[in-house]
Amino acid sequence: MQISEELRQRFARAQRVFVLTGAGVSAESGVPTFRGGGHTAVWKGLPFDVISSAEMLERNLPAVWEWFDYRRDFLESILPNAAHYEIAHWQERFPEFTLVTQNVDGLHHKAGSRDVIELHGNIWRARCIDCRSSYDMSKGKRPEACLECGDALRPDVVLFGEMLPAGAFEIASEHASRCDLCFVVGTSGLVYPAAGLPEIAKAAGAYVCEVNPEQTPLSSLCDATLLGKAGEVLSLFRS
Ligand code: BV8
Repeated sequence: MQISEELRQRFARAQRVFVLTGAGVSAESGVPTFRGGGHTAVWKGLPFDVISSAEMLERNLPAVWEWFDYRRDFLESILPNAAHYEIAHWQERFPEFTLVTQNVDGLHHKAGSRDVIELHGNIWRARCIDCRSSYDMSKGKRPEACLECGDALRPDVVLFGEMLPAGAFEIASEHASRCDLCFVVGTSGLVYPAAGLPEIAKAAGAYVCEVNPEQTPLSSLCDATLLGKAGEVLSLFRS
């Protein structure tokens, strides 16, 4: 895998860098992706975008908790990989750096990244369905019900058919619109509005570089596509 001289030059002199990550950046940590390799994640016969939907939350909250409790238990022993650490280093390297992730696994934080814009929430938090009180589950079990108002708790993630956290997409798109170098790492580019961010960066004149073992619907708008695994490819940028 060669990094072009142009990309090396742009990396060396970039002032405002924007990175969007998806499930692929956690693949080398052993976290299954949702798609890729021709398969789509299924839970008890339900495609993930059905069990992870607002409609399912309405219909069967315990089933939604079972799905997220299973994933959270799985993530207990999972560590960040070279891709997470490389991206964490970049926040010191560039005058302006923005990291936006679709992942709810918290591995960017675990690798030392700060100010991560978690577009789709975080699996280690629960929140009250009514008063929105938040509960940190990385420090132990969640209460049966909200300690403030007694209503039910739900995973603090964005489900399909739900709006993103207030302001998160607006801040992300604002940074995308003024970056000079945009990396798209480990995402199939199928879920919106997240997949619209590289389009915003491109339209604003940024150089867009994709890192993925496979071509994606975003590849056509990218100035460079590095076909490989994030952990291996991103390490090539380390001077
Ligand atoms: C919304 C949290 C407003 C929960 C998630 C426009 C067009 C079409 C549809 C829509 C549209 N606008 C809105 C929609 C509907 C929907 C949507 O996009 N549907 C898709 C399926 C077509 N969007 C929404 O519902 C969003 N909300 O729009 O609100 C609204 C409200 C009401 C009514 C209408 C509109 C909310 C979306 C967020 C849902 N929550 N996650 C959970 O985790 O369970 S999405 C979840 O799936 C992830 O967060 C992520 O976003 C997505 C999975 O995508 P990826 O991360 O890219 O992962 P994937 O497995 O697909 O791909 C992995 C890639 O990595 C592959 O390309 C593979 O090749 C690569 N890879 C593998 N190994 C490696 C690697 N890359 C690098 N290195 C490796 N080693």
